[in-house]
Amino acid sequence: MKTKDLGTTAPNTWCPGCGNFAILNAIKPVLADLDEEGLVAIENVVLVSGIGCHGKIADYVNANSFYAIHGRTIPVATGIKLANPDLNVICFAGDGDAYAEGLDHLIFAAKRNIDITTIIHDNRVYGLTTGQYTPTSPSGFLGRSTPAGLEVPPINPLEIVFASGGSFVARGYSHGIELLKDIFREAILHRGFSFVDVLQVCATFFNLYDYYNERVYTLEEHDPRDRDRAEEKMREWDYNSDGPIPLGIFYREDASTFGDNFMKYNSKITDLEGRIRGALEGFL
Ligand SMILES: Cc1ncc(C[n+]2csc(CCOP(=O)(O)OP(=O)(O)O)c2C)c(N)n1
Ligand SMILES: [Mg+2]
Repeated sequence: MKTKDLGTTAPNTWCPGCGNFAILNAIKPVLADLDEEGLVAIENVVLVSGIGCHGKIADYVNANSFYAIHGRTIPVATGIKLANPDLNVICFAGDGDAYAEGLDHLIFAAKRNIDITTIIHDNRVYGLTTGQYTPTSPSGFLGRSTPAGLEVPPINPLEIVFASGGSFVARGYSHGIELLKDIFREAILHRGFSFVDVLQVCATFFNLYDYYNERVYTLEEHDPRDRDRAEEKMREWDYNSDGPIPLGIFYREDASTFGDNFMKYNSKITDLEGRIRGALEGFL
């Protein structure tokens, strides 16, 4: 499998300069390599996307995919994974999709450590609906629904996922494709809930290229197993302050997944049923 085999003939309708191209151009070689290396067969990959500009990525990658509805990428991906644990399920969600309408699903997927990968195209704006604020838009954001400037501060999605129990927490940037590739590869190979917030610039409604270019740096000599240090690094930038903005894998932990726990629970229930049946038979 070569990267070019993962292209499709669907016309691409993203705006020139859109950060979604970087996500697309990072995920395709990663999937091709994982397939070539025998680590994840492409026929076992399922991409689940939300509704928004980001959602169109499903049209542009020649792999199994499912267009979910707005805010519901994660429950759809969870269902696919639980129904067929052999599949490798990757969600592509928007910041509106995953942090507004679908936030509860994100929290519970992290809490349960569902073995899926979630990549957020965090352009900090509702792109498809032409420029309204989202939960990660900064204070003062001037958009279609906030012409006088947004009065509420943003959330820090990394802290939310970390506090909820996410076992892989990372941040990438759409102007750094090599780092994105490294993070995506690790996220897909990670067993458990992998979360990647990608600062994906919306060139049309919220162009932050200059802002990010002046502030981003890649985490180095960072041990992602160190919880305290991971948290400290996640707090270094709150999506509102002036940076610096760390990128990379903040936190990674090996923990039992929802699938593992479900199997354990199932065998306990079977055992319990057997004992109840045995006891009842003694009475009859
Ligand atoms: C249930 C539901 N609510 C709202 C909408 C309208 N809607 C379509 S896309 C969108 C926002 C998309 O923003 P985001 O998830 O950030 O994706 P982006 O376009 O920025 O990639 C909204 C609110 C919808 N289609 N379905
Ligand atoms: Mg968005």
